[in-house]
Amino acid sequence: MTVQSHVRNLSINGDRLWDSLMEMAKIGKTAKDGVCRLALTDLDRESRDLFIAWCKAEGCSIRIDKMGNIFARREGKKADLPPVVMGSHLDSQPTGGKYDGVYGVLAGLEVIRTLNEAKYETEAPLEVVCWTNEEGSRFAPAMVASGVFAKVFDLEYGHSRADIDGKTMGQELARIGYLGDDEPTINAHPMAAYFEAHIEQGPILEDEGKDIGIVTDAQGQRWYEITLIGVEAHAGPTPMQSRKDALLGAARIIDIVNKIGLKRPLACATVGMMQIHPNSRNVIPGRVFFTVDFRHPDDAVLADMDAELRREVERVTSEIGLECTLDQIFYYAPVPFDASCVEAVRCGVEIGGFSARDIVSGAGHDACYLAQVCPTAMIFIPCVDGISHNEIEEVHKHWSDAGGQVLLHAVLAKADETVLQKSAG
Ligand code: HGY
Ligand code: MN
Ligand code: MN
Repeated sequence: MTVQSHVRNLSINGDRLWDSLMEMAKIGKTAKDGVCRLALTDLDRESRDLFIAWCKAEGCSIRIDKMGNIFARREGKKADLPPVVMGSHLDSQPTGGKYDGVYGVLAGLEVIRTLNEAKYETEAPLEVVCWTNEEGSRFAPAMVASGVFAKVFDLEYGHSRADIDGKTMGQELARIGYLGDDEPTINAHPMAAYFEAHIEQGPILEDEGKDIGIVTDAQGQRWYEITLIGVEAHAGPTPMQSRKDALLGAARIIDIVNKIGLKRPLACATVGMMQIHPNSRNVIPGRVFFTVDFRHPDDAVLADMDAELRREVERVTSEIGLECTLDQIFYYAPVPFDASCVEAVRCGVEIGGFSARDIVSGAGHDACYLAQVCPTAMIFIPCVDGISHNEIEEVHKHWSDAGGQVLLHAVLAKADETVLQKSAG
């Protein structure tokens, strides 16, 4: 793929991108130098306000939809063309890092800043999007707002997601002033393509000494909520044989979940959240709530993991004499990304001369839903020791520079197809 020299020579300002990352990281900064910016909290609002201020300073127009998704738009020569969109999320895990999600949003802003500086006008408009509640930590499941946008969930479902205190996303969007007017669907907001730059959140790229991951696919996920009901009783006089101990059931199932993952190559299986009632040291737990997170790149294996979990939960709960509810609250099949967008990412890698390898995303991303409704691809950069969803999450600046550069040229390859056609002529 050949590209005209004036395009080839465009270069992002890596220092400016890094400074913006460090500035944004001050919002919700934790004692261990990570971030805690849960979706739709005041800190999330603060990060959104800062992102919008930066976009307005670049002359972007701002639109906010009914799920609080923020779209910052840079006009192109042909306003009637659907935009090429970049983005990710600003909300974090409770003990999150400075780069998860934020990197994709601010790398997109850096592309806008670079094109403004170069006075380069693209054929198609460009947009940078910040999706609401990608993490699914405060409000389950993950990627709710991009899910509504991709019509996987309806608006009522999205607004009714409630946190542990019963506050809903609809209420919290209104409270922080981000309950927008626009319809939050692809129909109301067509896109030519979507690119998401993100940290890998795993060890592969760093271990192999690669600067860039060309993300060809993302593995599928299934999330469950399980509640076990036993009988609360006194820890002293209650004989072991007569107990209906909900926490014993949970303990056995946690071990089974781990084994379901271990025995299948490439599978991931995690119990990440648990609530014990009454959670008193001398009362046999009567009720336990916990979550299960399954992932695999092959949908058939994911289905097999599901079947084994249901069988085993049935066996354990009948052995102990527990009642049980098991709800699958989230599922999407493994995602193949769009070949032409992946090719555009390869174009960016080739122009920049970066070391790269194809990779399948282990994590879920808003791109996984966008891929269902528009041509989509992702760009990974490494993170130190592959650690993420942890306050020590770290990135080397040259990785950040590389990812921004690849995003710039991938987006231009889609927003300015004429550039490629002319040069190819
Ligand atoms: O769970 C995930 O993969 C993403 O961080 N929401
Ligand atoms: Mn993320
Ligand atoms: Mn995350």
